[in-house]
Amino acid sequence: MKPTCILIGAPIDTGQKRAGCLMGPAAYRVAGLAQSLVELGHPVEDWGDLSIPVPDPVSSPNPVVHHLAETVAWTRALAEQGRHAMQKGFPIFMGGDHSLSLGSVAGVAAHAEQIGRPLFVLWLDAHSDYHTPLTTQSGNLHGTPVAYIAGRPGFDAFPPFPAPVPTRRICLYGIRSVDAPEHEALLQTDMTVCDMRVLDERGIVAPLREFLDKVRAENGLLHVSLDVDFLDPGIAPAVGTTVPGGTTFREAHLVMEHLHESGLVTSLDLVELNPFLDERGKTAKLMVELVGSLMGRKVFDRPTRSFG
Ligand code: B3U
Ligand code: MN
Ligand code: MN
Repeated sequence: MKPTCILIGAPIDTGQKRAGCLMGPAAYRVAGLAQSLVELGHPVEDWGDLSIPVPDPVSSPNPVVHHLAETVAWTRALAEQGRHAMQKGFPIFMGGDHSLSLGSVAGVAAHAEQIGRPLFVLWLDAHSDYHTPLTTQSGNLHGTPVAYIAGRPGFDAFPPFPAPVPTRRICLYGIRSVDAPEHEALLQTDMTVCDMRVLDERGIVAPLREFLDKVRAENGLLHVSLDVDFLDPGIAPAVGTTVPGGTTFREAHLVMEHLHESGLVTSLDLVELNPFLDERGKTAKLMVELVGSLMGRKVFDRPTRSFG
């Protein structure tokens, strides 16, 4: 029985300064996300869009941080909904900017702890998102979720992260824009960092296989966080933070196909889509296609496929 896909809309665009990501959930629905999953044989439940109460103002010791109170409120709402969704099926969090993952992964981590399985996180992104609210220079909290997930200090305004994920269980994949303080902090960890240099030299599949083998060996749950800027801006223009040299159409599908074949993925974020910057829905449609590959669509089905 295929897992039930649970769509959770999170119309957030306060994690950065460009308006528009809040239209993301609507764009995924218009691009036919639910229908494409149904065609692949998945039961689908659309739980609609989340909203947050008007938050009380909070101040940050770092004056550049903006929308802290809203982000904390989103984090609480998403963590609760995410935990609930993990008990029922396979949550797909439709963003919204990447600050969404502060909450989605918190919910997933709470569930993993409850059932006693280790959580692994695959971060498909141009950026490392390893700032804390104290180190960020832009003040954009979409640049912080990996640090929160890993249990870095500096998130005092947020609910404590349930069961922080040891860095050896986190893999950054496709990164090509890392700020100096993030770089320095990452070097102190054993996180698996597959930057574009690694992927260019070794290919898009080999390092992914290694990480998936680790997840399998420990019977882990795997959360995948897909930032639109993982993709090359030529194929995915609808993002506020374009970074040249992203993954190609074929590489991105290949990653998704391998993730599907691994059978390990248990939750997914779709983040940073800004439909206001899209070209006739091109990026939204591509993201929906990639989810299709992750959830089982094949170019040409064979009973077995082994390339050794
Ligand atoms: N590291 C920079 C840039 C950035 C992070 N995530 C995105 N951009 N999308 C920052 O603002 O923290
Ligand atoms: Mn990101
Ligand atoms: Mn990014």
